[in-house]
Amino acid sequence: MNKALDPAVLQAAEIAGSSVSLPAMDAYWMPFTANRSYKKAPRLLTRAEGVFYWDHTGREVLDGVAGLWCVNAGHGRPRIVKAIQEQAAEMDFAPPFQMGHPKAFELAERVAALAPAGMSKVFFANSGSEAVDTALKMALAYHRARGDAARTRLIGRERGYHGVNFGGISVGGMVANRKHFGHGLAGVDHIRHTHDLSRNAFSRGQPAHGAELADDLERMVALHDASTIAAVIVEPIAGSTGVLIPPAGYLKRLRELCTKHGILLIFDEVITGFGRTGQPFAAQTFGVVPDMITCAKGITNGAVPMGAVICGQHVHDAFMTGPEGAIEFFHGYTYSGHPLACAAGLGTLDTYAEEGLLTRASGEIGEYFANAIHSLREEPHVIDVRNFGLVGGIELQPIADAPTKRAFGVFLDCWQQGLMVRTTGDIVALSPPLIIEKPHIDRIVDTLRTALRRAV
Ligand code: PXG
Repeated sequence: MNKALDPAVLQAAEIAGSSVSLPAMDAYWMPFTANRSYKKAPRLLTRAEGVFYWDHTGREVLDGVAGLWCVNAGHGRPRIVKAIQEQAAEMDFAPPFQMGHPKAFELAERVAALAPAGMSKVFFANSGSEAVDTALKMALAYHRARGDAARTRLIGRERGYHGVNFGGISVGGMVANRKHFGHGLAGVDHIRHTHDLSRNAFSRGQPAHGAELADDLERMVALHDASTIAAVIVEPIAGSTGVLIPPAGYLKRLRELCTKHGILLIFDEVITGFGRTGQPFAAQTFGVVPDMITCAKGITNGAVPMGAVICGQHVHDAFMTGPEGAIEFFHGYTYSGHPLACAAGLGTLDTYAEEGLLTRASGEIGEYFANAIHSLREEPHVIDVRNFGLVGGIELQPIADAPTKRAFGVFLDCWQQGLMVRTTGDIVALSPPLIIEKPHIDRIVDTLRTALRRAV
């Protein structure tokens, strides 16, 4: 690594220039973090507003990833802040089982109204991981309720990310997230991923090649028989594994095959939901209606944890056949539809609506973003640039025998320059808040250009 980017050197420089003392850092075991090296050179965020964070030294940092793909309306939005404050004062908690509170019903109506026609029921969870495991359980119980109880197999996709719970890692396709944790769910299989730089490098928007990869589902059917398969889950755009845009026609073909074989199709829209692709959901952007959508993150603008499963009326109705007094779905969380999350969700949807944010990515700003990031094409180490809506991926040639190091070096350099990006493998991911303006995009690209030119 470039000596100037050595974490210990950076920390020494930062602390020297700052009067802020660091908190004790021993007790906190940080998630998905290299704990030991982080604690030697911490990156602490202490304040946020609009498209900016400030760190503990008072330095401004442009947020190139909407926090972690979630703060779609930007930080510190007044309607959301006020909604949470008022709700906390009025009623902190209401039990969700055999009880309810008005804002849970209101938010469900509002979310369903944004979803594709016919996707009319909303089940609340507290994260994307919980939404995914809820959807998988719903799929199994749906078939059983219809007398088709042999449909127990779940099909994911290589390079999929569906959170970190056991269902999600089982259908997920990231080896590091799976290999440490035993066998996961039984009866899970995976179709091939769609990433193919040999045919699709430097595509703008949807890559031209690869619709036929959806036919991999036919291989699953030939192997396992359709009568044993409950559901297929895919991210319309895979985010965490490096911004993999679906080839033109791929999702439509997957939908056709699922319909043909009686298999439920689940779109995991934890990242693509709430405007990232230029429509409220990627299902609408790509013109493909799944049977269920999982979402989280942008539903509350990241301000209070929340996840949800949006289902087709037909999925819900299959459960509503027993005696009226019987519980239909034996599932739920203490904090399903938490009042603070619902209040944040309503404030968020108001903000999105007032500012036209859910379709902004499909307009001029999305075009500007595409042009800007594709201008990095000739920079050192860049082997692909890809984009859709306000999502971008810049793939770097890995350093031989040291995968991830080059991209992480770029991440650290950007951080030093006052830009927060996200890296996965040797891919730099961008997903700025949907309120981003052209000068911010210029700054993102200029910063990245500088970092790429001096990357090792
Ligand atoms: N599904 C998808 C498609 C996601 O992107 C989850 C489920 C899980 O959500 P929770 O709320 O349980 O974290 C996600 C989460 C990254 C990164 O590297 C992305 C996520 C989480 C952590 C890191 O970009 N997405």
